Amino acid sequence: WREVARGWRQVYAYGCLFGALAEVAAGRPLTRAVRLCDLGLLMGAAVLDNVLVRLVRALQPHLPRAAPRDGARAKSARLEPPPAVQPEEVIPHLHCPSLEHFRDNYLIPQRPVVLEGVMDHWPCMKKWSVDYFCQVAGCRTVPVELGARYTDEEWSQQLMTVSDFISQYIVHENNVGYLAQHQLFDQIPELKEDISIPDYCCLGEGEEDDITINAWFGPGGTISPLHQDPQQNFLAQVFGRKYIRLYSPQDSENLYPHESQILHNTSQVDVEDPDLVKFPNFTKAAFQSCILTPGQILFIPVKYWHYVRSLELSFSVSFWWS
Ligand SMILES: O=C(O)CCC(=O)C(=O)O
Repeated sequence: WREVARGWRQVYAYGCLFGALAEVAAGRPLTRAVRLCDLGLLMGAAVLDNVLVRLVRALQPHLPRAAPRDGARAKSARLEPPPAVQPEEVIPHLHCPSLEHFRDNYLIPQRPVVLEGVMDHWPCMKKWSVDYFCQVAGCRTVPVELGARYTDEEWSQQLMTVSDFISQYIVHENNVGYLAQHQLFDQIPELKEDISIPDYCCLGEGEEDDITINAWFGPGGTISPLHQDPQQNFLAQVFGRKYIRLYSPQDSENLYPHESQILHNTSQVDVEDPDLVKFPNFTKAAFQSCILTPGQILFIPVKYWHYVRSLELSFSVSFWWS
């Protein structure tokens, strides 16, 4: 998909636009038009000043709103408790440090830190719940990762509506499904009003528009294998808790990155159950860890290796910035 020229993706977006307009003109259920708009948004490229976002916004008020789930709560399967976090490995926690303090003590030396008090006022902290997503985004099509971890052979991705994702993978937890690393806030700008870009991002060199904001929504038990990314990251926890381990990029050779080009940023080691015969130097790598709880933001410096396991139903928002 990344190799498809922008021109072809624009052609695809036009096709979705005309298809959606034809559905509306024919008086067919609006959910079909919304699905076509979403396919254009997910796989096409913006055309006519992002007309697909504007078309969905116009259709949305006329769609049937999903009924609240009537108190139905996600049932968590029995999950492994997190390992105890030893005092010497704890990531430091700070309450609303000044920009200068954060820059001099964490950004410049590239040290991880958990920031508290920074997102307390974001509307998502009070508004977001499974019911809320059903109502606001139930009929929207999103990509869902299926399988315990993206390094597994049987792992795949599927497009489905938020309602179907919630009923199959959150309420019933048939298998592991994870709405992961998706730019949901570009697709549904209404949700973006519930979050803020952390002020600390202004210490970077890029413009605000260059910040990539991803949603990570899933049941307990999702695992993001140990990997590194090419940008600084603020991982903000809205609800649920996540067990997180970090390793410095200086330890890369003890972490056995995959040799293939596509997985070269991912370690072959299963962090919580390492095969020390195959990966003996893994024990030489020092790590830091934390349990990220709602309202906390973890600063993950660029190229820092991170492993993430959700301990229960969880929603996180990541901000990748340079
Ligand atoms: O929360 C997760 O599962 C992974 C988050 C992550 O890898 C990231 O923000 O870069």
